[in-house]
Amino acid sequence: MALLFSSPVDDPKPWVAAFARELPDLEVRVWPAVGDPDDIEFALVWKPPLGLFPRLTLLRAILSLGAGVEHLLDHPELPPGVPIVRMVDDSLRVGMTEFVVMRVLHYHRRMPEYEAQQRARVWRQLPQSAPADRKVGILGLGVLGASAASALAGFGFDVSGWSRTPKSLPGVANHTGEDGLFALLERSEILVCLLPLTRDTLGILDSTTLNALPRGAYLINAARGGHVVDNDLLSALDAGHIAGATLDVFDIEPLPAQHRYWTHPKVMVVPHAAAWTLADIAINPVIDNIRRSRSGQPLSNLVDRKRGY
Ligand code: NDP
Ligand code: OXD
Repeated sequence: MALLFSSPVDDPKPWVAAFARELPDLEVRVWPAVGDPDDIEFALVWKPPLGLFPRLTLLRAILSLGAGVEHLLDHPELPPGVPIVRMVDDSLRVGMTEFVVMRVLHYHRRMPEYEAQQRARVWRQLPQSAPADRKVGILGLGVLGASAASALAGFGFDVSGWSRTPKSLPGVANHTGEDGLFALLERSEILVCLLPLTRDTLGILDSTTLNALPRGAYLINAARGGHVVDNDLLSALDAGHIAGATLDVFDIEPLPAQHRYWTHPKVMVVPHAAAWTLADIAINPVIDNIRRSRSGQPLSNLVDRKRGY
């Protein structure tokens, strides 16, 4: 029996080596070398191409190489009824936490203003607040949002998070529902988006929500480009309502060369690199689920197709 690996961005070599080391009885094939499609029990994929799923009629599970699964749920050939597992692993969790902490500290410690001063050769010390006086809001308190929120709370920031269901995280205030969203926005001097992209969260960062933030707030979007209405963010930046944005994800990736984000002085563009799925670490939850599937145990980190994440 075999696993089929397919990704336009992930190098298959470390995965093939990790499977050979950890689960030598599993044959790993790399798309498009499918061989006999009836051998394929598992598909480990990121943005699978058209033509892949229809050939795999005996799949036991689809394993996502990423935490976000809209690349599967929006796939026109997604087979119904096959369980989908999203990526939950320490490489993504730690990488995302580092990224969020790095950018929150950058804004909290007024680095954009010091960079502007340096360009003008200005030597001026700006007043600095303590982390306890800096209000940070996190949209999404799942695996990644909760980890980032807890790390920021550990620095002493005043952290609030928004989730669909109530959460109890030490040092992190929790909001739910639409009222809760606006309560969080109104206080967030730095807003971090770590939501999944679903029909409920598509375009959530539009002129209404961005204008609910305090004037001079910063935005860090490391979730999906579809969460942001680009023209609304650009207007809020140009009007000075939003002081700056770190954008790791975009509606169209790679970000088209003519897009205004590339040259906007208040925007930092990162090429979808906030967190990486590292094969040597992520192999553990993948193998655990393969073993579970083979022994008839329930899989972990299953996607709820109706909920969309
Ligand atoms: P999880 O599924 O663990 O967490 C999602 C969180 O969002 C949960 O807290 C969930 O609430 C909340 N949520 C979902 N829908 C709503 C809603 N309608 N209203 C309020 N809260 C909502 O996901 P992860 O933390 O693992 O990942 C989050 C996203 O990060 C991924 O979907 C992906 O898009 C992005 N990502 C980006 C990467 C990058 O490199 N830029 C890397 C990895 C992921 P509840 O807990 O109540 O269900
Ligand atoms: C993911 C991603 O969803 O890399 O894991 O964006």
